[in-house]
Amino acid sequence: MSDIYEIARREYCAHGVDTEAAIAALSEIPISIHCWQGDDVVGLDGGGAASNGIQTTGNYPYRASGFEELKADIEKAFSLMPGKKRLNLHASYAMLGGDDVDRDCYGPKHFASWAEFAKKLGLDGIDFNPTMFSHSKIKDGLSLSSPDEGIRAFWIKHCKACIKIAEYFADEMDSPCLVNIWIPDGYKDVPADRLTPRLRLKASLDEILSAPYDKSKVKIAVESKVFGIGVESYTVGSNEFYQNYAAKNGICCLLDNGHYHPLEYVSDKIPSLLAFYDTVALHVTRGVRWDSDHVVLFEDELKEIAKEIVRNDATQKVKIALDYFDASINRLSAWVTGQRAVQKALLYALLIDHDALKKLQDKSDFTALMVRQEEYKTLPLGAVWNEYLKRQGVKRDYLSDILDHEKAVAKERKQR
Ligand code: RNT
Ligand code: ZN
Repeated sequence: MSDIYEIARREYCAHGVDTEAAIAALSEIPISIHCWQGDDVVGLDGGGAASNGIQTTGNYPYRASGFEELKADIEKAFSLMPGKKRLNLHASYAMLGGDDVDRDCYGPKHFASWAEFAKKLGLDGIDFNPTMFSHSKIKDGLSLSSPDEGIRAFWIKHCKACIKIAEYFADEMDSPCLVNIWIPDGYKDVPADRLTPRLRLKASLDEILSAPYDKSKVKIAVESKVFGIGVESYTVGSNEFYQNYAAKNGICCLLDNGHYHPLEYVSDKIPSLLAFYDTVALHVTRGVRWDSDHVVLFEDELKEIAKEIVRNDATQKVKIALDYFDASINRLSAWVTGQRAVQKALLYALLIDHDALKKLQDKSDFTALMVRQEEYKTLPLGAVWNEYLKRQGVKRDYLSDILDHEKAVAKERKQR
């Protein structure tokens, strides 16, 4: 134990906080790490560059291409991340192994090598996502809400197949698998009909959920979005639509903090949903002016999100996942920087005496509440963070390892 940690421990103690308990709690909070930061959401099933509602910007070299390169990058990046990690996969990362099947016919065998890899890394579990973008069956920008019955049927079948794959992952990893449904559906300009596409989406979701699945193994979430590039005027899967759908159908909502108007805060939405749901799924991203999917940094709203998770005793109820993709910097660094930022924010939140602050609020002592909350901002978080990293067996400096890895792979990976 370093002297500096010992001083920090005493200082937090004077503020009613046990740093040892905070460190122990932090190591138990799983974060689901998105595989798609590694390859700019290209996937392994031949879809090519991300399209139909997803786009990445930047052309930093050495992007992972193919299963082996992606695995090598994941393994290196994960080794530099402290804490409990899950792997978040998209269906487009299927290993088809020569099978001539489309996404509606994917099965567990196409993901067996991922399960094997996750087990080898000792991960906490795998989460899964149907991939309803980067595919020719996204017709006129629509999937589950398409007026074309064949298109809808294809994507319904895809989602059902994904639930089966999720059950397989849950069994393999002995941990429930979160399946998150996000679709790009929407219109660029003022639509003539806002209701019917939503009724079609509702019917598609009903159909997907009609197939029996083990609810103890698979948790299904729906992710809303306020707008996207090319669908500025209307998105079918709006916040109100999904919140009502989830509430009525016993599934859960996924909140992506890039998917709301810039002055709406996911930190405020989390406790609203916790009042009604056992599970709240989260995509942590950083929107710069819009849903830009920048790398997550240790910023105020992230701290506020972490505080809501910690002080409401929801570290296991809120399923924390990362969702950003930056192609303009080293992708491993993007991964690790974002994951560490979330961990740091959780530690910050764990190092607050929330009960004392809640009491001040209930006594309407807003003067003391303000003063106390300000005090926490300059307590020696860094010293506790470094101690946590040490105990987790990861170095504070991750950049040099990443640059070594970059040098090692640069020879085989041409500029992409
Ligand atoms: C898109 C959504 C969605 C995707 C991933 C790749 O706006 O945030 O979650 O980013 O599924
Ligand atoms: Zn998202």
